[in-house]
Amino acid sequence: NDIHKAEDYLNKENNIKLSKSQYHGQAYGKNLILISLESTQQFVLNRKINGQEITPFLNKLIKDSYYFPNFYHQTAQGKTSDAEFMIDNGLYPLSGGSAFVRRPHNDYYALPEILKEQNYYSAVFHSNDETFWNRGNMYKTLGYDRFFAKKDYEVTEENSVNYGLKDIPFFEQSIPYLKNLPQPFYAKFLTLTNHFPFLLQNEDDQFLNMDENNADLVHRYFATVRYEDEAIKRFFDLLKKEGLYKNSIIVLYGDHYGISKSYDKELEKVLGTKISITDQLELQKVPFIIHVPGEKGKQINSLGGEVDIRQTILDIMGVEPKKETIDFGRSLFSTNKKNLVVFRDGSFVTNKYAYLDEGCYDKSSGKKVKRNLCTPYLDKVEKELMYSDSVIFGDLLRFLERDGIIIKNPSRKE
Ligand code: GP9
Ligand code: MN
Repeated sequence: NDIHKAEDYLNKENNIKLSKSQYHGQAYGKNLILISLESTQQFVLNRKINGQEITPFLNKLIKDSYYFPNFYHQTAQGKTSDAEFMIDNGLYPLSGGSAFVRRPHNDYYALPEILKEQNYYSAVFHSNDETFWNRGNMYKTLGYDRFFAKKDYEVTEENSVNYGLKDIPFFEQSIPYLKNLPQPFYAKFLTLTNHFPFLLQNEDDQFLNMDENNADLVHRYFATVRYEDEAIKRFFDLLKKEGLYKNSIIVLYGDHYGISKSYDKELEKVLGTKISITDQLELQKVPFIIHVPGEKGKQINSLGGEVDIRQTILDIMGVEPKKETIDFGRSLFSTNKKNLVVFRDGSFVTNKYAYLDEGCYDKSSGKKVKRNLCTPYLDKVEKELMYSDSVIFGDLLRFLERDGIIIKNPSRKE
């Protein structure tokens, strides 16, 4: 019964069917390479520090890609894993903890499985331990064929920092594995170096000139973002060298913020302005870039967030799930726009308004406005989160299989 309530809601409000945009199928049959940019916020793009670009490679890449500037992260306590959870499932993260840890044995109908229906092989590359965020277990549940974790890499004191390999050796050591995957593949790469507390001491890893006044956390963040940008550049070079570039679509996203609110004072100095409540919201924007080799770049202004990534990818890849599913996302290529990004704490943003700390704000002026301008959305926001939670806590996707609504996939367990 509960699953039908969630379905009815999605049918009515969201349109459960995949929205087909004018870009539908443009990347049909290509390998999918997904790159999680650790802690990377959008404000570092096209920004200079001491006269130097922080993300020179990404700045160029954006011009040559589909770029979505009105894009927010929607993660909660599960951080990187929340972003992964949204992207693979089109469901919201949980309000506490991580679904990877709390619900690893549910029936999901995740991106690896949907792509498997099209004969895609799926693998994750991440040089942390496989137990972190319970990834080893959750990836099996989600349908990944292979997880290349720390034990698959040569990790030394020199080539690692914090949780694992530095991003440059990480991509370098991943290439031989990637080359040998059956094609087409879905390969997910989780970068790691740009992680709090942003420590990267080695001279060879410095690509920004800093002075002695630049020792604070915010400047360290810029230095590690710059390193990450260099790593992405080298990865693209390697993909080209190995002949993998042209037949792949490369999707990059920032998983969540890196500079938390407690560093607002330091950040204000760099930005040269006071950070208001709506500025703080703008700081929750993260990069979202879809690079399709051979296609011209275009800025796409749809308002969206991480829960929309799955539908957006399926749209451009021209893949339709064979079974019915529950998905709270919407293709950001579609002209049929949702115009709403829901955050896990019940706050939200539309094209015009932002609802933050229970106050309603006009986004463009940053001024507080009458609450009733936000109230029409409140009910929908509550329902989105409530139905998503009910699917996760009730393990409801298993019922979609069982009551014969859908075509049964014999490879799935009962
Ligand atoms: C660690 C990576 C980063 O494996 O997921 O941690 P997080 O950003 O989730 O704290
Ligand atoms: Mn993260």
